Amino acid sequence: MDYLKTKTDLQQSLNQIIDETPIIDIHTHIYDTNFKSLLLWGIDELLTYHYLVAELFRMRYDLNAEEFWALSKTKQAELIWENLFIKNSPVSEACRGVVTVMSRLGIKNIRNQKLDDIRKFFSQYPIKDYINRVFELANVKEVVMTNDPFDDLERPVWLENPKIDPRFNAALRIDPVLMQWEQNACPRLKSWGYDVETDLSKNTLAEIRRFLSDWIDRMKALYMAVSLPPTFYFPEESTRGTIIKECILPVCREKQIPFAMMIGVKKLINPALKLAGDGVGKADLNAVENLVRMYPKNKFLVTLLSRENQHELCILGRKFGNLMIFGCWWFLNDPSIIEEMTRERLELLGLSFIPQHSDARVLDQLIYKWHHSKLLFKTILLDKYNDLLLAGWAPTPEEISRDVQNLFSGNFKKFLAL
Ligand code: HDL
Ligand code: ZN
Repeated sequence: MDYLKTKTDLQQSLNQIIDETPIIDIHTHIYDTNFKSLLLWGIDELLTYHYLVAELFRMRYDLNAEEFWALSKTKQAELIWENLFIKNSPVSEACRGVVTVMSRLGIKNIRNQKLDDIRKFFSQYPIKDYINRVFELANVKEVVMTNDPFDDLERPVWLENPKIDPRFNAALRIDPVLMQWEQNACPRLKSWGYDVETDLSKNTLAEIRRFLSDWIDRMKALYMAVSLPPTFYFPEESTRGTIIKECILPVCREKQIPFAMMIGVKKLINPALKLAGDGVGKADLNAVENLVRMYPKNKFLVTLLSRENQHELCILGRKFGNLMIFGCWWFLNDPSIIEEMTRERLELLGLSFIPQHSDARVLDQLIYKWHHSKLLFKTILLDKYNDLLLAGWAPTPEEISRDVQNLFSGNFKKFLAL
């Protein structure tokens, strides 16, 4: 047995393992080529990512949002490039990410490149080759998409029963069912042939279950997902509480798939910024505690948007094995917070969590979101294994490889198979 007995041995072995262990990215907003315009990639999409739009309006508070949205995508990208990269150093996580993508794709002397030349670089790739290149650079073997039957561009694709690239798994996203039942989901389901009314009669509840079941089967969805506000509570005498209890949870149990709750989004606190306009709020974790305790036969994937919720989520994770904690989501996907969250998760949960997802909206973001996180995991895990070494336990490279495989894909696969 070649035990790793020094920090230097640990570091060399760990760095190689982290670089070589393929990843299943369990929550993204990317699509395979069947979904045509929904698959976003290239420099203009990278620069107009809603994270950078929000940052542009800080640098240029004088900008009129309506006028900005009326600009072409290339003009929006040029404005962002000029204000967040040229006139100010791109130090934010989202800006640095764009630089990382270009560097790792092999673009040299980025800071002196003209955007049109960078565009030419990206245009050299046929999209299927580019998908392969991005997955290879990120060392991602599979992603889970966010698939929304209420999206008028996406639904028709699924109804054609497309042959999806096997690297792209589906997740059924059902926000309108829980967040806008009366005004949105109910009339849409009715138009699709489900015999539903706004009042939640037994028949309507049965038809909602049929709708969920049909789409899980159509998509071969690995899980059902929803994003919820910080005010979310359960149990609750409400439309949302009833549909969760009578529809979501029974169907997830029947299909043996997790229910993924992403909690803490304050939708459109600044509507003028559109996708960039959402805020964050601290959630009441009694809601999660009640769900995981009351429904031991259901599996719950949970990620929370508020940093202040993270420690109590770890404690819930210690008490309930049907709760799988995942990712450093959205406003938490920043080195200083990833560091804090991952350390406390390792200390409280050992290796029984999913440390990261990319949330990539633009295909190329897989490259930076995973490169940045893996750099942090190398530092954090080195400390943890070195702490173990100092305590008197020397791991082997095989054991570290096993651990990292579980963090990067095994924990997710095993949770799905539970
Ligand atoms: O609801 C979600 O899945 C969020 O991730 C939103 O899509 C958000 O706009 C986002 O992209 N965060 O990274
Ligand atoms: Zn997301």
